[in-house]
Amino acid sequence: MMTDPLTLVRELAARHGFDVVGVTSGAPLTDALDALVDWCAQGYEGSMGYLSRDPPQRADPRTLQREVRAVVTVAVNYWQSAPEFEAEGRYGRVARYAWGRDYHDIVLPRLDAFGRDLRAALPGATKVRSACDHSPFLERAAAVRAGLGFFGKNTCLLLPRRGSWYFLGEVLLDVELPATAPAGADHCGTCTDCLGACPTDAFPAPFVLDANRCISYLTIEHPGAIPSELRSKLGPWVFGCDVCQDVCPFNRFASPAPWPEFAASEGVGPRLDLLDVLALEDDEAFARRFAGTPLLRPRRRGLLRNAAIAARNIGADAAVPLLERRTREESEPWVRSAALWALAGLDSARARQRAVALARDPDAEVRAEAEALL
Ligand code: B12
Ligand code: SF4
Ligand code: SF4
Repeated sequence: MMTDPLTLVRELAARHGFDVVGVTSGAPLTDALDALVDWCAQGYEGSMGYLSRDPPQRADPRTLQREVRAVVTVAVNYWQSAPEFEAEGRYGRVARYAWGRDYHDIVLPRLDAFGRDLRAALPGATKVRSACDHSPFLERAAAVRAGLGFFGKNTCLLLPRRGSWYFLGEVLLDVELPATAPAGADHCGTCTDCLGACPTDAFPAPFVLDANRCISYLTIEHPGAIPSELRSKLGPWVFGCDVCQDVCPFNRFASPAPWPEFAASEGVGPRLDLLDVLALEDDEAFARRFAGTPLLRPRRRGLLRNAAIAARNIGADAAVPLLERRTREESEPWVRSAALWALAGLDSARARQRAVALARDPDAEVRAEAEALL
């Protein structure tokens, strides 16, 4: 007797290490499209202009592959325990998703292999395409429609009895498959813990995130100065932020990630030595230090900016000489201004000395930063 297609999908998924899997049709994600259009109309995407370029395309799996009849979605656990974060006067905090190896490098090849096996096993399947994060596609909405979970008020996809420490990925196929049932709508009930806990008040409403205020966006995606009124609110976070997931009661169910590549020992781990980061002299040294990890994303200039801000926030007095050097030697204005801001909080006399020179900086924002100190 032939195995039914969903059992086959589940078996193959498990063979490739994907123990959470669902299926939805290749139809456009119409509800999510409305939410995306509203979101962009408010300017909540910040400088991630690619999100607002063509919303109907992001909601349509056919953007990724011309013929799509089924979208197989998977969720990959990346949680692991860690000692309570301690800054100890020199460490910044890293979001959990980035502790080990870069998930794009790990999940995509496995999805490709899973896709090839699906194509071989499903009669009529000829085209297959896998995606994880970078593709123009609303991955959370696809996962919701495939029944993997539901949107939390923090906008993360929450898996019932598992939580939200999961990456998402998809395999698109040109054969029809029976869809798995949606998990239903709002499961947060009256809880609002994430909304109140966000250090920067990045949620204008439940289920809506203003990326302009989100620490994850500011420290990873934003290529520019971090607005001065938000800098101290970043606290110790030097790369990403987990606060709205750490407080979520569904994450009590978290269990250790089975994939060894996400272990903290495989990458930078939960905290970064800020002095080490501030001492990285050039792009080559930066690329060597963070090869294979998600921390390459903001480039050296972004990570140095973040490290300077975190250094002031945690009171890293030992960073003063390095910060002073960064105000002097950096070519990127927003690294100079972040370093000056940090210096001002750690050693006001030295900051004023540097401000005298930086009041003549070629960049208007750096000049303004310096003049405010004089
Ligand atoms: C841009 C982006 C960001 C931006 C914007 C995040 C955001 N909330 O939109 C920034 C840089 C801030 C970010 C941060 C993070 N991200 Co990100 N990000 C993306 C990316 C590339 C696109 C997301 C997007 O389209 N946003 C636009 C909004 C409108 O879409 P949406 O989040 O899907 O929101 C939907 C809901 O709001 C829903 N909706 C609206 N109203 C309502 C009301 C109800 C009742 C319901 C049910 C639904 C609903 O409809 C919207 C449209 O689908 C995706 C990958 C991808 N291609 O999808 C990863 C992705 C969402 N990110 C991911 C991760 C891991 C993170 C971080 C946890 C990383 C970190 N620790 O720093 C944080 C989480 C912050 C947070 N609370 O969301 C994972 C999320 C996994 C999960 N379990 O949810 C994804 C899926 C990447 C992946 N492949 O694993 N991210
Ligand atoms: S990731 Fe951090 S800053 Fe962003 S919404 Fe969640 S708690 Fe707020
Ligand atoms: S903290 Fe509460 S409101 Fe926020 S996502 Fe979790 S259950 Fe929903």
